[in-house]
Amino acid sequence: DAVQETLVLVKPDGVARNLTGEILRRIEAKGYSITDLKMVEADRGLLERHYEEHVGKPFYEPLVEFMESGPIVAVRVAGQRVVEGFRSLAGATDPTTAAPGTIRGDFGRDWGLRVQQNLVHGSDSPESAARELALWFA
Ligand code: YYY
Ligand code: MG
Repeated sequence: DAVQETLVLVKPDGVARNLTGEILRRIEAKGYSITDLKMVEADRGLLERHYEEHVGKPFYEPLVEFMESGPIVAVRVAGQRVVEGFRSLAGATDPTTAAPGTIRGDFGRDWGLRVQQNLVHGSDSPESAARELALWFA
């Protein structure tokens, strides 16, 4: 299969909880390659474009505010079927239901948890990945 690229974000909760290394370790252990990486304090304009599919949803505003709350580690990751594969490593969106063995399932907390505090973002399709990589690694 053709090698794909995806955008992974270690969200502000993941960075604050010192889980960046653990998350990158899992990506590399799977055999994927990190081909670019940076720490960013994302401004609102970038986040609005990143999450444009969610504009108007009830969780949109708290989500953008959370993503503005601290540094994010943005990672370009390459590998076979990596778009679907990283989402499988990440687990379900809600950490309280994400399976053990996944990033969200192993590290998502259920005390005081809000769903947006789910540690990582991964692009949901090759088309989304291309769009998001262009935003974060312009
Ligand atoms: O792709 P993924 O991150 O798993 O979920 P999305 O449905 O794209 O939602 C983006 C982001 O929004 C999610 O990671 C947490 C947050 N969120 C939320 O706070 N509440 C919801 N009901 C759904 C999503
Ligand atoms: Mg998504």
